Amino acid sequence: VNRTPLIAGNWKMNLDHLQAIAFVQKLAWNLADAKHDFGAVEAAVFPPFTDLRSVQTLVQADKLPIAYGAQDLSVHDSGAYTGEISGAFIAQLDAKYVIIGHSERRQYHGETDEIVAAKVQAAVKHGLVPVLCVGETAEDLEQYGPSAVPVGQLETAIAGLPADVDLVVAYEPVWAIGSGQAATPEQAGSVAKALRDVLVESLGAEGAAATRILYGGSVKAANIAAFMREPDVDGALVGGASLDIDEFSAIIRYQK
Ligand code: G2H
Repeated sequence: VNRTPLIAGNWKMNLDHLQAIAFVQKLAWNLADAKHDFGAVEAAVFPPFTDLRSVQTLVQADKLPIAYGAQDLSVHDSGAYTGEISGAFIAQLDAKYVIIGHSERRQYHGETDEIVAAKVQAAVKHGLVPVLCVGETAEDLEQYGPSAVPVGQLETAIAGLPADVDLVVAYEPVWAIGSGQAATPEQAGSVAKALRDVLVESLGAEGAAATRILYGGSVKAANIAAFMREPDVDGALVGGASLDIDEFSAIIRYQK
């Protein structure tokens, strides 16, 4: 199966408006300079909401082959929900993706599997591709083993989606996030395989084969190639290393 690898930079709450502009310009320059084959690897950035408009302007003005998306969205379309951002607004900025259910949202903002599922529905409704994050904590790992929790999270989040849904799944073990301690490629590959099996059950063989599964958690230039060698790992969701322009460029240009 040929799935275009996706290298996604989750900026989290970093890079203000001016820094975002400088970053995207430099990224485009770095990749062009390296004769990067954009057809072979898709690069995406996930800036804070307040940077999305500037990123859109830059990407569209210079036709940069860089995709972008938001880090979250509301379950609602519009209304009296102070501080919330509708998927409709994000889609109007021509964003392609939206991260949903990142462990930091689950941990610090009380997002349950049910809220995550509602957000997936909202994203699909507005034509955004969910980058659905699943992953276990260190305690989960000890109690339930390596794939039970992410498998359960995925099952709940994608229930009722059509078989041809455009979806990306990101496996991010919580114990590996920002810790410098990445999962081993074998660990990531085996959970990715378990997630692929869930996709087969929910979406059928074709939908599952078309869905990209990313690994996230302390990905850097030095370890990306090993993750990409795993047959069920189709890219990476990169946090800390996505803020360093040279490191992120090197991750995108990984060699298999
Ligand atoms: C996991 C990841 C990006 P980092 O949160 O989503 O962050 O690469 O810093 O571990």
